[in-house]
Amino acid sequence: MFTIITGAQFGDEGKGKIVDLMSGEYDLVVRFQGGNNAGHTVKVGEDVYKLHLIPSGFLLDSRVLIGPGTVVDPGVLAEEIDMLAEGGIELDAKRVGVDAKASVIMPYHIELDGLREAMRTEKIGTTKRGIGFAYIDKVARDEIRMADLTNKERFLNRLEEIAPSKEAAIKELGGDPSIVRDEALIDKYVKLGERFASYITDVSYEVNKAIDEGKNVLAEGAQGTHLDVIHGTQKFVTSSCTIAGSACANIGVGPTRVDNVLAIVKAYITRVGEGPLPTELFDDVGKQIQEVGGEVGTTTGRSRRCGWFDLPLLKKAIYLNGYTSIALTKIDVLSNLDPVRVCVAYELDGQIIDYPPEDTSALARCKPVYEDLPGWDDDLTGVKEFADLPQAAQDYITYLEEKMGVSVEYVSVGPAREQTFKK
Ligand code: 2SA
Ligand code: GDP
Ligand code: MG
Repeated sequence: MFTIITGAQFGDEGKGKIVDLMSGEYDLVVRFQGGNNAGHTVKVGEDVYKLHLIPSGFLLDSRVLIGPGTVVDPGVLAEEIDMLAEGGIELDAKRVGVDAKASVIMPYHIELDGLREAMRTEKIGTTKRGIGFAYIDKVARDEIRMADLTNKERFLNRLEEIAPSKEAAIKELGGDPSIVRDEALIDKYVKLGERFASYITDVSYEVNKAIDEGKNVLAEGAQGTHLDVIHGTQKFVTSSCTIAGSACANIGVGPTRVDNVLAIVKAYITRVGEGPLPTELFDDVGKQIQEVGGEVGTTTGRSRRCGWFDLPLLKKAIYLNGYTSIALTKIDVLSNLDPVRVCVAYELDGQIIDYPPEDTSALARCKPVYEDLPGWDDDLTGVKEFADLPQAAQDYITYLEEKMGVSVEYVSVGPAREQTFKK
């Protein structure tokens, strides 16, 4: 079985939690895009893991893979493995594989990301992890691949070839180019290369072979649908394809092998960084959702912007991903709000539309048209099954399900594994 999970909004829908929960049934869990801009939270008992690169299936028995379409900061990978080892979770090369073709995030990518963002008059609000500049190099064929990094001679030769253009780029943005040939940094990368040599693998081969053998594979998306570099709200997007089809292209597995595409959908909407968010709340309700939902960036610590559920954006996410079912998360956060509002359409330049305009600047002009539903005061965090939810919460979920036209398979009422039930 091959299942793809993606975030249906702007990321942080709770993918990490659902991937952890489901990983018990999966032999392989694979990250297919992005890098350590992601922040995926897994909570088990009192332990909270906030990981950026290691796929969220690390706690159970799955083998976790970092695919060829990702960008890998090897220092962050080492830190995560060391941090988990301190807690008794040993992620050796039997448990983790990194594709030979994954691109390495170099210090100059991080430098360029920061310099470019500082120069922008209209900021994107990147995580400054060097993601965009590592992808630029992949497309320009100027990347250093994981297979290069793990071979000292190849790595140093490749760096020598690339260094002049990187130094020029940093100089042009007013930065200090010495970071490109900094000996201590190069030495650190050489050592990281040695450390990860045994982790190098062919992810496409592993995934296809596992499917052939009747094993189960879970592809874990990072960020969210509307941050997709092609289909998202450009320019306020990340630099990778975040939608479900990207799992096939980036892992190297044919679309005919996909069995399920699960959407992770938050019961409201959040966005971190800049860009349009039509239902954004600037009042006390927004503040309440932000505080109760703990809506703070897992990687950067920035406050996430919060808004009511946005059906037009969700409809677009359904088209872009072809979801077969939905996990609806964070419904508990909406307690003590009355009414609970759902954006069913937009008003754009005097017209009512129920699907987002393709142009980002038009989306930024959209005003939400709401339907109001009754709220509930009950604490939902201890609820164990759908029938035990207060009627208004049941009605809210059923209402969304009908409007989305895709069935809600899981409902999540808190960060822990056991705070999840099948609808
Ligand atoms: P980048 O760094 O080039 O990928 O930034 C481009 C845009 O993509 C957004 N982005 C994210 N949005 C939501 N969650 C992400 N992960 C972290 C989290 C974010 C954080 O889990 O909270 O801690 O701030 C993520 N990663 C990238 C980013 O905000 C830019 O709008
Ligand atoms: P991801 O990027 O999609 O994996 O999401 P993040 O981990 O960045 O952010 C989701 C946050 O919400 C994390 O702190 C989770 O522990 C938490 N979370 C997940 N599901 C629920 C839920 O149903 N209710 C509440 N209250 N918190 C949740
Ligand atoms: Mg996140």
